[in-house]
Amino acid sequence: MPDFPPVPLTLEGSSLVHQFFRFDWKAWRATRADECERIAAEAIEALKGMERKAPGTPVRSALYSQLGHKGDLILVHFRESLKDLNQVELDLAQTALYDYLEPRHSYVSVVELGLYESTRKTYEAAAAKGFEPHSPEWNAEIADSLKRGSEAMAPRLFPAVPEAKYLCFYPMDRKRGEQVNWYTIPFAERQRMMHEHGLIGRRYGDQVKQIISGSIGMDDWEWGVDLFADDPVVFKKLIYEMRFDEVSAVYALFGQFFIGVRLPLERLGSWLRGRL
Ligand code: 76R
Repeated sequence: MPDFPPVPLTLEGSSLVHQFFRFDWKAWRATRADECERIAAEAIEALKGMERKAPGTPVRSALYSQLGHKGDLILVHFRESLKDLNQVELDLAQTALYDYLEPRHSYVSVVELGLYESTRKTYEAAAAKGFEPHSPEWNAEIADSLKRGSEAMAPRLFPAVPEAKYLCFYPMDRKRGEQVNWYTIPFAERQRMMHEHGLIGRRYGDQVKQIISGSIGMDDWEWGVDLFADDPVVFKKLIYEMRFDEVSAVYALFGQFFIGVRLPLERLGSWLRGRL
């Protein structure tokens, strides 16, 4: 095996921001009923504009009613760029409802498909042609391979927000500790572990939709994990089973978990009156 860079090739897609808000129920209850109605109608209108680019196109922003004390509402936005996401944040801030929303947390990342399986083949093909790693010919060969990969994977790189009833989101790292360090493990070993990870995941494929986003250089953890399912117990079962898998058991560190129930926009008025 010729030497090749230790970093797996990745494909990047949509830019994501997750927003977590506490809702100021006290201020809301102190607001006149007609004013509440006006504010709700304006917010629904604004959120509808964010939800889809045009009627009939895929959902790119979704609202969730959050469980637990960490917040009350979650907004997930999928866009083409960080600039577009920033514009969404600014648009939301212009609504009167925003005065009742207190940002509690957020997470910025980019949809990422890790190519552990094909990286080796791509590098080997470049080496077989006699290209030196990082030479212009090598770079062109890799760029070409990534371009073909992106085209083939477009639906997974630029997904719609899945229509499931529940969302589970959490950030995670691969360990860089004194005892074990993912980033010093040889590529082939990591590839083997990621393969086993994928095998477990695939068994849950019909019950849960997973979107992995990379956030190195963008937010405080290395990846964001979004899981979408109609039965929230599936989150527990999948994540529990993965805990016993080498790559999670030995190398995974997790941040806070966030869980919400999908709130269709036409139900927001009802939610603001205290009914899901
Ligand atoms: O994307 C793919 O389907 C290819 C295989 C695959 C990759 C590359 C895959 C499959 N994952 C990949 C990458 Mn995953 N995943 C997690 C978690 O709770 C835990 O222990 C970990 C959190 C879950 C629940 C999960 C589910 N995955 C990654 C990465 C990037 C790491 C890297 O590149 O080093 C992370 C951090 C991560 C974490 N994964 C799957 C799933 C599921 C359900 C699948 C199968 C999807 C399917 O085939 O439908």
